Amino acid sequence: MSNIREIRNFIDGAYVDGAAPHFDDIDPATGELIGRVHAADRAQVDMAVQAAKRALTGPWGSMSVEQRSQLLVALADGVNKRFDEFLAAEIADTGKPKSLASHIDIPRGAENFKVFAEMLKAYPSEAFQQDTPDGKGAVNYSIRKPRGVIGVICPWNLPLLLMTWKVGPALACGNTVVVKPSEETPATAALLGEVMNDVGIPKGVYNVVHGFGPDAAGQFLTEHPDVDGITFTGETRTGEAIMSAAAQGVRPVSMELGGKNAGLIFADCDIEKAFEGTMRSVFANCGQVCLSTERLYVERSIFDQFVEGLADRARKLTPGDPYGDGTSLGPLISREHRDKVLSYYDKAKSEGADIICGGGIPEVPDGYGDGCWIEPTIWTGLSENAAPVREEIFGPCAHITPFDDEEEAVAMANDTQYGLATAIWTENLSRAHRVGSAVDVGITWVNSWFLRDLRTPFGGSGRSGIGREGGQHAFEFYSETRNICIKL
Ligand code: NAD
Ligand code: 6OD
Repeated sequence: MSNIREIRNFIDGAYVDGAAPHFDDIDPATGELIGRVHAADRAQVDMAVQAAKRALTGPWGSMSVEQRSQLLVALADGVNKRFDEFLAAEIADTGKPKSLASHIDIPRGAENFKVFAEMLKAYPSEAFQQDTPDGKGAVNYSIRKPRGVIGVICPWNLPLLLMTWKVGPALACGNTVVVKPSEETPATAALLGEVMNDVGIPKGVYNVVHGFGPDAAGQFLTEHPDVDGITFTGETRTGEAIMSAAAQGVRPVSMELGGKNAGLIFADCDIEKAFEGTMRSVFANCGQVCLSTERLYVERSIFDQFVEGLADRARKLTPGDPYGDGTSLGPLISREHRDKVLSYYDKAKSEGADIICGGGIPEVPDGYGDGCWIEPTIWTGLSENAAPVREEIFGPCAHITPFDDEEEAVAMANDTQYGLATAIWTENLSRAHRVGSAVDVGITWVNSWFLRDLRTPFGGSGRSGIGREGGQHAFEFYSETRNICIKL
């Protein structure tokens, strides 16, 4: 029992035992119990919100932009100083390969503080000189105020990265936060509390409450009347529930939701680059990335070559020890999620898909048999109306359909209620721009995937979300612009 971690709530600068029943933290790579999570009850969520509310008017509220910016840089440095601890905590919660977590999750988790610290100092305000009938005129200028207490509800797929992606700009704008990490991945949000204290973030500015969503910490937080804004990343259906909660009190929401993203591979692409990028876009993080491509459309003249080439590469993905040099595929997050993904593998089979590779549970090294492993899977031959082609699966799988011309490719890519991301593979710049403008998504990558300049707008169209975060777009959500009009 000595290796079992106790993961506590972080409220008003201190770690607090949970008043609701504890729940288990499981390592999805091994299926082993690794932690006991202290869940917050409604009263503790209220304590966290009240601490955040008090902190708005304490030393945090009177800090200069320069001081806040320095603290955010210190936070990034603080995460980087404890890189290995964050890495170990994230790997234990998710089972993802070290090669991925050490290049993406933890560095980006830290960078999210730094980029908004820098942008904060350069953020302009607007001013207008106005004519008035008396000829003396008026001056209008805008000022920005923090929104207040922000509820931050997070998913499990990139836990630290997606949490600091919101906490970074929220703190930069002078808000305070109450974070509800996913029940699957509570560890790094809790660990970040230590860094907050170490670098001198005033108590109450950053709070963490653990627990589930409905009738638990998530819902208690989003329903709390003193939460002034809610930022959410997760499933579209959960987003709907959170929007209903936010309607009480007319609180603003930022919604980063699901996707069923398309990859369009044209015959004029650099095929090696297309293979490399598509392998990442389908299989990175075991397909558990909102931006993953689960629908591939390939120009007919290279269809067979592409399907076989991708399948050859997918068969070589190696599950196992997250710290192993040869490991290139992690597990799914939980047994429950694996059952969901396997149900789509079954549906694809029963609907008559050609299973080019995968379709089941792989052999794994000794010691990992109870983990949530699943085979990378590629299908062809399904109708565009089949459930595995229409619904978000969130697993290491994709269906590949041929197309004959650009118009048909765009029409198939757009035939979805989601609108998060597209990846286009072509060496023709005019086509890249034409197709990039025609697909109804928040982000289009041309000859790349998951490349992010954090100053750019990020978000989805349709059922993939509401609003944009990133750069100044995040500042627009996390602050309120007010106008002052001075009659001269
Ligand atoms: P989820 O919606 O199941 O859970 C996300 C969070 O919401 C968890 O912390 C959960 O406890 C909480 N929650 C659930 N019900 C709630 C309720 N009624 N009230 C308040 N909180 C509630 O999502 P997930 O399974 O953790 O993540 C996977 C999903 O997230 C996928 O659909 C994926 O596409 C999406 N996602 C989107 C983005 C994006 O940027 N658009 C990024 C990552 C993940
Ligand atoms: O890179 C990002 O900033 C971001 N928000 C990525 C989202 C990934 C979804 O799983």
